Amino acid sequence: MIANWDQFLLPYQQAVSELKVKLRGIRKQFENRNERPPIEFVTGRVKPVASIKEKMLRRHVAEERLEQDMQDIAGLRIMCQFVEDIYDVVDLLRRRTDLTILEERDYIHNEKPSGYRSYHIVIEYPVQLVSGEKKILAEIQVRTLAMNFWATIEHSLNYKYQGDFPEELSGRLQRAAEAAFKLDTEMSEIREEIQEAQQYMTPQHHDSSSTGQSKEE
Ligand code: 0O2
Ligand code: 0O2
Repeated sequence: MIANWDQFLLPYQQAVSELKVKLRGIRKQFENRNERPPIEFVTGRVKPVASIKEKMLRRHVAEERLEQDMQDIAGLRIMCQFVEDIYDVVDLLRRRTDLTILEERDYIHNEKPSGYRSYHIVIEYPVQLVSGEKKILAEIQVRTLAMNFWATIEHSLNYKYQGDFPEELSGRLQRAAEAAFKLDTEMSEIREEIQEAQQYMTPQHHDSSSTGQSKEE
């Protein structure tokens, strides 16, 4: 039995905090070089204890196997403007020496039956504790703003219906997911023009609140 969840989750909290700083740092570095960053914003969370317990039951994960078998206790999300940016971000992550990629799942080209799209990466990340180094697992989800819009809404509906959607609703959600992907594809096709326009947007003319940049601070 995990008697003290706060203590168990402490290294995960530290990992999420450190990774948020590091991933947000990628954006800052691009900005400093006056280059368009492939990252729009980054969020992160430690899975709430109730959700961990629920997933342990659903996936038959024994408590002794929790650290190895539940990969998303520490979760990071990277939001991008374009689908191409996702693959650039994945390449940047592959080159890092402060984390090890264990698994990659491309739900963009292999979307889930629900319509869900994102690129998932499972990493091993070393956290420095007073007792020494501890390697923990974390999941990084990389997605476009449109994919994030869809997933956020579908997630809240899922909460309401406990995954048991009426047929008509799941059909609508699948069609909405396709429409979101069509939007991404259209945006990719005019990407060069958009990027050129964004270069004209000097920092003082750039309204950070409209792009989710406030999440960066
Ligand atoms: P809910 O109800 O779960 O959505 P900051 O002050 O910006 O450093 P902050 O305010 O702690 O950090 O939050 P951040 O990093 O901006 O975003 C946290 C929110 O992002 C969480 O919302 C999660 O919904 C979401 N999130 C980010 N990454 C993941 C992930 O990998 N998996 C999941 N499931 N969610 C993620 P809340 O506040 O926990 O509320
Ligand atoms: P949370 O914190 O509520 O987001 P499984 O967990 O069984 O689905 P697995 O193999 O553990 O599958 O990992 P997978 O499928 O690579 O990633 C699971 C996570 O991806 C989910 O976390 C969601 O964050 C996201 N996800 C996967 N499918 C969907 C979907 O259809 N809709 C939405 N909105 N998100 C999805 P959790 O565990 O649900 O936790």
